[in-house]
Amino acid sequence: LAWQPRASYSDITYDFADGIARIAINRPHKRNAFRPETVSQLIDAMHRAQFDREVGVIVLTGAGHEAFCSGGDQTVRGDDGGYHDEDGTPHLNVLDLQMQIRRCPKPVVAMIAGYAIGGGHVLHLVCDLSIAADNARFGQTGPRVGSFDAGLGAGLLARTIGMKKAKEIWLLCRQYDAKQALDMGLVNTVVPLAELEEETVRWCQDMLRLSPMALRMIKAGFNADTDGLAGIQELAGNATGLFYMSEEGLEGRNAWLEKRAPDFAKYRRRP
Ligand code: 2NE
Repeated sequence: LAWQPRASYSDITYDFADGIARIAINRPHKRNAFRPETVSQLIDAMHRAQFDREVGVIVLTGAGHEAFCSGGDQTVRGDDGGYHDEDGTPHLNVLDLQMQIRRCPKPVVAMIAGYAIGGGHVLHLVCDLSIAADNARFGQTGPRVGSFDAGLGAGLLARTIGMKKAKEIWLLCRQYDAKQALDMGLVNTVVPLAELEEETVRWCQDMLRLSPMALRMIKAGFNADTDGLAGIQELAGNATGLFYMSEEGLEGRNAWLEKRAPDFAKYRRRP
């Protein structure tokens, strides 16, 4: 595709082509580890892609072929419970990013070459689909480096690949190759590295031909139980949006604007 940059950041790139936004962590010298600034920029880019009417699908990836993402940048992890930004404020907000990916009404596809490790592994996990190159490697390192993601990193992993395997990944901190990941249902497909982007774009194009509203609703439906009331809220918000477009919903608004009693009698109660 003829990718065009649509925004400029220090830690990530943001490109667009043919209905697809491609967001890439651009810190290959650190295996695309994220620091607070990286996460802030990813949040901004996700917001941009969500609100860009030309974007139908979002691809999340890492620059280069060595890594998708190696998690939190350990060199800026302070002693005070956070990762330090350039001003010295401890925060990371990667959990906000995880939820943003889940709440995004557009499909988000992880395109993985090389390592998806630690918090980087959780990032691909929270994406809707994962397309892996044959050089991809997966794993959690938290218990080795004094960290853990006991939220989506644990629970969603268990829901994705099963409890025993999820516990194995966290409790042993081993690495798994692309074939193992495919076999355990951690990724959707594995392709030769040279074909990774072409294959990812093909999957995106398939989704771009489908109903955006149907994709939006089914994504919210898949996330609803895991996200609890907040997930139901997302699904319910989408339902409200659809109701607003119906004659019955518009009758309520119009009656209020016209200062008359609404006439809902003409709308059938469906069995
Ligand atoms: C990713 C991995 C397995 C790659 O190994 P390899 O051998 O290909 O590369 P190497 O030499 O380890 O790394 C290349 C450069 O990238 C830096 C390294 O320090 C090295 O820099 P130089 O020595 O050349 O200067 N680098 C790699 N990962 C980094 C990182 N996460 N932070 C800062 N610099 C990093 C191997 O590098 C590896 O195992 N990396 C560490 C993975 C890790 O433990 N990540 C943190 C997990 S905790 C987390 O992400 C997290 C969470 O659990 C909960 C909430 C939020 C975050």
